[in-house]
Amino acid sequence: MKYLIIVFNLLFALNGFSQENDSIISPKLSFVKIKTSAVCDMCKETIEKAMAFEKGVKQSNLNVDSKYLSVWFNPKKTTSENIRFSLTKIGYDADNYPAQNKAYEKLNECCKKDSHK
Ligand SMILES: [Cu+2]
Repeated sequence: MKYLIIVFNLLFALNGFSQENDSIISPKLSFVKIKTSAVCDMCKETIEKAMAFEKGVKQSNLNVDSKYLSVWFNPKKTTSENIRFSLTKIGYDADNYPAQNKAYEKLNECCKKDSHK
């Protein structure tokens, strides 16, 4: 039990770092806006679908023009860092975190950021 508390505190301390961009709406609801590398409507579908399955995420909306993903989540169940990491795992950049290569390579051609340059 003691060990669990230590681990929990450690995680909390680490998270404290990255919560500067989170807006707290209520104890169980936070909001964060994440800059992604999404380029089209298919990206929007892919990302929003992934977010629907993401633990702790209540709702998400990607603005394709601005590339910003708005996410409403339960801060007791997840963190904005987890959400950013999940985005990189499906092939998209998330703020300062680059997309994971393997996932990026699997994206549809039209969804690759480099194909639009
Ligand atoms: Cu796309």
